[in-house]
Amino acid sequence: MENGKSSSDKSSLKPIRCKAAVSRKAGEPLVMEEILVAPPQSYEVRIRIICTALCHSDITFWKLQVPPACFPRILGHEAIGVVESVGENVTEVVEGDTVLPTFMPDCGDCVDCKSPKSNLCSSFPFKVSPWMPRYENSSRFTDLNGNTLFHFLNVSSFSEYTVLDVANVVKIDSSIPPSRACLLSCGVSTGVGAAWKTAQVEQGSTVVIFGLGSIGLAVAEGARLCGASRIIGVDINPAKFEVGQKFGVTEFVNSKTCENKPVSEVINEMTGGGADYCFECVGSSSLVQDAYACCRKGWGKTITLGVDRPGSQICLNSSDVLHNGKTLMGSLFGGLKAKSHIPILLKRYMSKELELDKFVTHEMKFEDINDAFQLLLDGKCIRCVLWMG
Ligand code: CXF
Ligand code: ZN
Repeated sequence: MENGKSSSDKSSLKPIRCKAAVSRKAGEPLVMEEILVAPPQSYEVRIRIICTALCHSDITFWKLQVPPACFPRILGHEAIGVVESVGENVTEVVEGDTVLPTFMPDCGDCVDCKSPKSNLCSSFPFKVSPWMPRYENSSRFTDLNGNTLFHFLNVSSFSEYTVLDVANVVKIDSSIPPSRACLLSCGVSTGVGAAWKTAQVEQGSTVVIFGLGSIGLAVAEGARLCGASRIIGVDINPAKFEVGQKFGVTEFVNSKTCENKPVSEVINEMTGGGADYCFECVGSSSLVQDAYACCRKGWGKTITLGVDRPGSQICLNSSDVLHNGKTLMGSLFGGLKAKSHIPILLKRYMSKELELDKFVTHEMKFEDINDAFQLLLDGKCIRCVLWMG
């Protein structure tokens, strides 16, 4: 690997040649290749990835054959790194800083970033784009034949080096173990944030989580931290209950064996009229309907986190909506503002309240990324952390 930087003069920054796992075709093994990573442009940062974890969205976009899928692409969006160089106009971080990349931008300047009520930046509206966010049709990656490689979720961490907009990096304390801190770059933040910020779960409340995959388990961890007294996990796999218990799940409903009753009826009976908060963590519109049907009239909130097929619709009965006064909310990145809320979660990890260790079921070398994909596909891991170098 060549370091492309010769001085602090930004114009002298050079492309870096390094290894990346390139997704060349939907569903096919990633190809470990040498690529070129261009220098950061104005308001951009080039970072060296320390470690990256696999999130289910990487699998979703690796398998997907229709837009917004595109190939060849460098996937990966849950990671931690060190700033290698910065472009013009970057004042927030300097070379050597430890940073978490985040797929959700936080420009700090637009009306939404300035409001405590939203995390949806309007300077860089969230989309699953193949390009850098600030410049049209612009990639920082090329393969050794000179062909463009596409970006993913503003991060593309399955590469030894990547380039991010400064709106997508959060400076963090370098003493935090990287294999734990990186989880806050996507999955754990998404689940914990959904309970803490989107739903604002209160002490003593009853929470239902549809789907006990890694995001559902992170919601359970968030609900536990918020003091929920009942955390009901719903899944079709009974083995998930034992796992769920480690994350604070107190009761389990197997939606496959509900004595011929709809799962919402079972939950309504268990909770005496519906839960305070229901979280849909699978990405199925029919499960969103189930979740909505078993949150309590008046104050019940249903929060959707799961990623459904592109274009899928949620169908709700309009008089149910009118008569029951329930809330249905979407939650991207758990409603968190990356730059202000991630440092709070990291502090809670350091003070042993937020338990991150139990999410890391596997650690491997970056080179073994295809084995890690297989583990996730087989449902054998919660988080697999891949170490570079
Ligand atoms: C997802 C949420 C929906 C769009 C892609 C990213 N979050 C994290 O993996
Ligand atoms: Zn993710």
